[in-house]
Amino acid sequence: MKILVVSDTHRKDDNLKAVIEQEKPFDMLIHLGDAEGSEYWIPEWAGEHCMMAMVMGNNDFFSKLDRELELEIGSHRALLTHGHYYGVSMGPEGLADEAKSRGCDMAMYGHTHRPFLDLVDGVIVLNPGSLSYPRQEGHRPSYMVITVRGDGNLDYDQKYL
Ligand SMILES: [Mn+2]
Repeated sequence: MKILVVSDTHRKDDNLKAVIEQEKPFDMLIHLGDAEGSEYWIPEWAGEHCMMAMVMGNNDFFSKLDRELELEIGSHRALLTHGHYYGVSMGPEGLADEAKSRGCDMAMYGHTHRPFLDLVDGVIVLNPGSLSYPRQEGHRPSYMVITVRGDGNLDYDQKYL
């Protein structure tokens, strides 16, 4: 199973559309917030057979999306959140704590526009970065591909445009 993970597209969708075409076929698309209205179109771009998991960001004022989701991914249970409630701009520890307290061993977030992947206090924490307004050094638009292997383990591929 192949999962495309993106975040913080902020309605500037050219890179998102390019990545969707480049990575097809994939089975699920995860968007971690700040789609800013494009959440209505993204499922169409991804294709009708693609599973969707999208959450609200701090700029999604009128969104009908869920604030957060919890999802089984392979042998893991993941908390999907934009992350701004957990101080992610200061560090991933608060989010790791929250995930743990909910029985999740994985957490995905956005908001910082900086790619991240690390084991934090026993929790796999990741951020695909932003395809539209990257803020890490070098400012390359980024996203992540997760592959669920047959044994339930995951492979993580941080990618850049
Ligand atoms: Mn954002």
